[in-house]
Amino acid sequence: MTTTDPYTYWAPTGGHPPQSDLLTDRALVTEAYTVIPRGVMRDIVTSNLPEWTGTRSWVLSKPVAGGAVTFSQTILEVAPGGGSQAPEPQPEVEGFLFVMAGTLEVTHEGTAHTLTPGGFAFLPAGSTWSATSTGTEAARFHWVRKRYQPVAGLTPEAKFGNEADVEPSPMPGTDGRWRTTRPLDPDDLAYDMHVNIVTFEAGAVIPFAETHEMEHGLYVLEGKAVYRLNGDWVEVQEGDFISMRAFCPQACYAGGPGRFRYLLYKDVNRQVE
Ligand code: UGY
Ligand code: MN
Repeated sequence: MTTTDPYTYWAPTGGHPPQSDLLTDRALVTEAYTVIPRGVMRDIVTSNLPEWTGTRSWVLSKPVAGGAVTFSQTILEVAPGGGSQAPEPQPEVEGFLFVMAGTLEVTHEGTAHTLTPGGFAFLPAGSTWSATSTGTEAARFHWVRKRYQPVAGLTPEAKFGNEADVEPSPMPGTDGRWRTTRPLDPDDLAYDMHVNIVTFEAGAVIPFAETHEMEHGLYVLEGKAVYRLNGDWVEVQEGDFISMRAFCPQACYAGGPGRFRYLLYKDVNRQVE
């Protein structure tokens, strides 16, 4: 059984943490995974990006020397009228945008696409695009970036849409209580990354510790859960971010009372470089 309540998208608003805020005290960095709780996404840890105006950002994941993952994931907050004419400084890097608040107009190869909450864009490496915050409130969105691994004869297509218009796939045997929305065609081998939206109804579970070669960036859009990460069980809630290196064992149970939903990056379809 699934609910029909509208989806919500928790986005950080910054500000300074109250000195008593225990939410900021749940950050974890281990060899296998990192947890950045939403309480960390405050004014004192923002970054400015030279390619963007009216913008500040929280970098949640990036490849670091000796580090666990190879992708970058950043939340951008772009004030009305702000944006970038040439956001991506590296032509070999592809990007995926997912909007949580506000309105972002993305112009790709001359065509404009308006993204509102739930909206996404896949921007192939080397393509020409720009982005402007066109609403009355700041646009707040994820930007996942990865160095594209080309394969002769395969070219990934740009893709724009909203999760509300993509039919989710139920996990067999769960009565739809665990389902995955896949903006990019999972059978198209031109893509070497996916960003999916995973939804659990209250009490639904991943019943075994998935252990796989794909890395993950996982941002909780809605709800609460207990997440199994390597040998630990970690409580998470909307706004928290987890990155998992390849082979980090992972499972979860959704704590309720509402749905538990997250945005999930994974690298796919390629051998090691
Ligand atoms: O697609 C996945 O790897 C997904 N089932 N993993 C996860 O939700 N942690
Ligand atoms: Mn997984």
